[in-house]
Parts: sequence; C-alpha cells; structure tokens
Amino acid sequence: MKQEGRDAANAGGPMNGGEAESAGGPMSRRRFCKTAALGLGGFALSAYAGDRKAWAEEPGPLPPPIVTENSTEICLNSRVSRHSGLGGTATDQQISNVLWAAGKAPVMGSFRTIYLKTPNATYIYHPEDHSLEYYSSDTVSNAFRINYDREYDFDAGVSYVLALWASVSLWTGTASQVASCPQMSDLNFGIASVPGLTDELVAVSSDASLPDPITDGRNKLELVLSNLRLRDTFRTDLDLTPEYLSQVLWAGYGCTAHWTANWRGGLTVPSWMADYFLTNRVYVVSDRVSRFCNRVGSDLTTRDHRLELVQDADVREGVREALPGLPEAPCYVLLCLTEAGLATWYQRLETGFVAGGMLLQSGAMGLRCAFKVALSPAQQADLQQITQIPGSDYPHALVAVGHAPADLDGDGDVDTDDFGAFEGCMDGPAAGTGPGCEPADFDTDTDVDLADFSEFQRQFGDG
Ligand SMILES: [Ca+2]
Ligand SMILES: [Ca+2]
Ligand SMILES: [Ca+2]
Repeated sequence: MKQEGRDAANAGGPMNGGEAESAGGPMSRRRFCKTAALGLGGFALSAYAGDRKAWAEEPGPLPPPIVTENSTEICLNSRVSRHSGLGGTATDQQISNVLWAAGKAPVMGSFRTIYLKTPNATYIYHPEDHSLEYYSSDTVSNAFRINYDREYDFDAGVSYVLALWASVSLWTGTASQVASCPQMSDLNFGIASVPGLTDELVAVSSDASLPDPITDGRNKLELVLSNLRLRDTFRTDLDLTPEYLSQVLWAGYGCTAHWTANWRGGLTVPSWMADYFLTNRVYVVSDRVSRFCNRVGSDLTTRDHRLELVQDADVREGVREALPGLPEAPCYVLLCLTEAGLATWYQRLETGFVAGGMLLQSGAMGLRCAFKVALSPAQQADLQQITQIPGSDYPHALVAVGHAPADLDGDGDVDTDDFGAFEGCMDGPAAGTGPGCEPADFDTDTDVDLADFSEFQRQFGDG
C-alpha cells in the first residue's frame, strides 16, 4: 500500500432534470434541462470549449469536466483497447474528464485511492473537490496513467471502466484522440489514433430471447455520470421489461463491434488478455433464473445476446434471505467467477467492470442500481443452491436493478406525470389505499398521505 486511503464515496448529485418526451422503450428521449448549471459538489460541468492546453504539471484544482454530445451507449459500443503508441501529451481537459469519471464510481470497500501518473510526476486525485495532490516523483512515458490502492479490486474495476468510457466520449474524430490500454493494474492513456465512434449493432439474439439493445441513446454520458450513485430503494411491484433488461445486460457484458488484438469478439468492457472470465457466468434472478449468454457456446470468437432458462421459479425472496441487507428489487444480476477466478485479482477487477457498465446504463435509463460485494463462502453456496446455477460458478458480486419507487408510470423517470398519478391517489391518513394506488404508498402503511408525498418529493429531486 502506498498510503492510507481516503474515503472517496460519491457525493450525491442533483436531479438530472430528465423528462421523457415520449413513452415507449427504455431510451425514450431524455431532455436534460439543467445542463448549464449542473452543480457537481461545488464545481460545474462546462460546455465543450475546445481547450487544447497542454498538461500544466501542477497540483491543485483541475478544470471542470466538459459535457460532450456523446451518449452512454455509443461510448460503450465504441470502446477498444490500443496496445501500443500511447505517447503524446494530454490536455488538462482530457485528464480532467477522465479522472472525474473515475471518481464517480462508488466505493464498497473501506477505501479506494486514485493515482494519476504523468510524464512529470505522480498525484493523488481527490474526487470530492476534483483536484490533484502531489504524491511522488514517479513518472510514466505514456500520456498518463491511472491506478489504484483499494480494499476491493471490484471498486477499482468500476472506476476503471468509467474512466475508459469518459475517454471515448472525448473522441471528436479518429486522429490524436484519447486512446486507452488497461495493462496489469494500470490504466494507460495516450494521444493516438482510434477507430472512432460507432453505433454498429452486433449484439443480436440468435433466438429472440432478448430484444436488440440500443447503441446510441438520447442521453449524454457526462450528465449520466454527474448523477451516478447507488440507490437502495426500488419499486418492487414492477419487473424490468425485456428492453430494459437487454440494455442493462448489454452494457455490462455485451458484444461490441471491435475485435480484440487476439481476434476475439470485443465487449463493452475490457478483459485480461481478452479472456472474458465472466463468459456464461452472468445470471439474472427476476421472476425466474436465467443465464446471460453473449457467445455461441463459449467460443470467444462468436457473438450472441440471449437468455437461457436456468430455473422457472421466483427465488428472489430466497436470495434476500441468503444476503441479509440486500434491498428488495425486481431484478438481481449475479456476477460469478470460478473458484480459481475468485482468487485472481484481475478477474475480480473484471467483475467490477461489468457492474460499472450496469450502473452507468441504469443511470442513463433512469433506473436504480445497488451493489452487494464481499459475499461469504456460505452465502455463495446458499445462492448456488437457491438459484440452481452450476456449483462451479461462484457469485462474486450482485447488482440489483429496478425502477425508482416513485416512477409510478414505469417509464424510467420521476416527473410531473408521476406526480399526476400520485396526486390522484393522495387521500390523507386513514383513508386507505385506493384501487391501483398501492405503489404510491411508499411507507406501506396502507394510506397515501403527506408522509408519502414527502418521499415523492425526495425522489423527484433525486433523479
Ligand atoms: Ca415520464
Ligand atoms: Ca415516470
Ligand atoms: Ca403511506
């Protein structure tokens, strides 16, 4: 360990002001009203100003992150690793956006410290005020590098991928963009040529068990990041639609258009030597148990996007009994590794990559996400038994996904339409819950009154 870590837990952002203009799929157009003055814990996102200033080499505040025009999905779909030629000089703005994204990742362990290495020195990045502190005279030869001290490799993994996608979002062409390469525990960046952004869809189900994911939604990556955090209450009576589920699974571990350097089908997330350790080890627990398959069989040169039934039974309550404190949610995604994988840090890191994609995509669609990590061997065995997944697949982390309780019309936001539905249900204490109004009774005391209204207001302001 380099030094005692700091708790870099996310401060909550303000609501994103998202309002869907049309009902329908998960990617219905989202209009962000407050882009100009989006407070980010004391500093603001600014419009893209074309800042090409070279790295200032000085500790202190970084420039505020900029908002690009690129959606979460197109960044996920376009990410690719570049394994050589990562020199060049990054601008302050490029470093600012990438580090800011890295700092938006939640911290499940007791600490996670983010280090920035440049050709000049090594710094500690402080997410709480978006600043750098000088750490040591260690340097790197590529444009810059991010790495971590952490209790959980999972935490570094979540942060790692957010940084990667933020670097993709900065692409304005193909020449001299922010290219990246995860190597060992280091995330290296260079100013080099990249393939550019693509919305080419390759994650197509061979058996129609999942609808096509969207590869370019109507959102902006940085605005989604600005409001990114874990939330542990969900609307429990509303399952995810196949469209939402497909999108979340694709973001976590879905196929993308690129091929890896060793000619395997690329995914939204990187993997050590493109070995993709979670292949066929991602399970969905909804009103049944399913396995997410992104390949034909286990052939890493193939692509698919489908669900296989594991158990046609609703075992969600059993999952909650096995994991005390797990919030009640309509969908749990189990991210599993082999027994050897559990003991391998870069496989635990990859579990964080997948969870990071699911968290980001949930935010882009107005869904909520919670994580459960550090499962005990007894809990892993219980989950294997309850879900009937293979005994060789050990749940390493769990992602809960669902709608906000106050998303009463289930369209992925909490807005004035939901308020209309809420208002129609509000009768005051002791008036009972009207027909169809159970979801508006947030505190489940069989009325819709001012206490529930206060909870609605809280979620309305939460995004
Ligand atoms: Ca709405
Ligand atoms: Ca809604
Ligand atoms: Ca109530």
